[in-house]
Amino acid sequence: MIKAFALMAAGAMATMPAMAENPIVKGWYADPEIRIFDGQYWIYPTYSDDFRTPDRSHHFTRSQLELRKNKMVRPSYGIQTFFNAFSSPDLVHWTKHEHVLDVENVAWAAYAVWAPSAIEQDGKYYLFFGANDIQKDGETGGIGVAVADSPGGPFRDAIGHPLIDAFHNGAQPIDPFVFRDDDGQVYLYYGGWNHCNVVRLSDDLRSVERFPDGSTYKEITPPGYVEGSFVIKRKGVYYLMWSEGGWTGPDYSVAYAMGPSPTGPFKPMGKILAQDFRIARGAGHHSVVNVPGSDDWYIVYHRRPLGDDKGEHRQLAIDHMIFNADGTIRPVKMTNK
Ligand code: FUB
Repeated sequence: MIKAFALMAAGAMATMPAMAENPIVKGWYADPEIRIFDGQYWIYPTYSDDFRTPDRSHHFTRSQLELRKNKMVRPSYGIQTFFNAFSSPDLVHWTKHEHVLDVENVAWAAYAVWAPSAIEQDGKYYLFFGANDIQKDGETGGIGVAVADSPGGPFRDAIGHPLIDAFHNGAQPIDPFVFRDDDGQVYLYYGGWNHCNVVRLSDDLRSVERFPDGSTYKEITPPGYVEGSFVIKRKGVYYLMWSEGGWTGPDYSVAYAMGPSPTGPFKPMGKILAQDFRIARGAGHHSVVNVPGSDDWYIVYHRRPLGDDKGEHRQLAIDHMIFNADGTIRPVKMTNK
């Protein structure tokens, strides 16, 4: 049975009845971040095809081939060298925008561009992303920032070096998420390897500033946190959400906490999205969107099709996310259609 989403296009006056199917776009993608820019929904995901897919060799640059030959990186990282994006007026019909960011436009990045996060500021569009793999000693990498004149790019490196290029509080500098509070202050949440940090960004979004208490990297890691932090504010409450469990395993899932400020303290509230093995597995690294002018919320996430064990094979899905009257969130019902 097809599940109908009756959604209002952002900025439009009429309600648009429509059908949605999961996966929502063709191809292998992960870590989707959904945003609303210029009256359109936009999704920025990680490109997540499997490196064993035939005819991929022509995508490798010489430096990437050298990296692979020297076994410095996971083979799949060699094809994760760009981001495609998707735009939609209604959360149902999606248009693909190819290579909105490419490592060609980020001098310090060679491979493994991950988990982008987008925001508009003063008429420009900024894309934060992880690149390279700084688990290796001495390797340049971390969270970068690129800028463009439109949400569809092309995004180009904004500062010439990673914004965050080292571990702080144990947090691997990946999985950025940018959040603007009601007072205009922009915060960057990030962190892999079971640690979550939040930093304050400068007005031009190109540097990290200190908090009023003098600290820079505030650790806000909730219990069970693995990666993929995401924040919304609804009715004065801040919701910190994240992925937990192993990213390929049966326990991958999304949980949340509630708090009174962008830095917490956050009270863990339980899972939002867990596995439904009748539908898919590996569901996690999500984002959330509020349909403008309503209290309708949708969760966008990646998951793995049943019966496909290729490591990077992940697909994008969208499902309804419903708040209870007390502000808590009901467990999401994962659907195919
Ligand atoms: O897509 C690469 C990694 O997989 C992300 O950094 C994690 O959050 C996980 O989704």
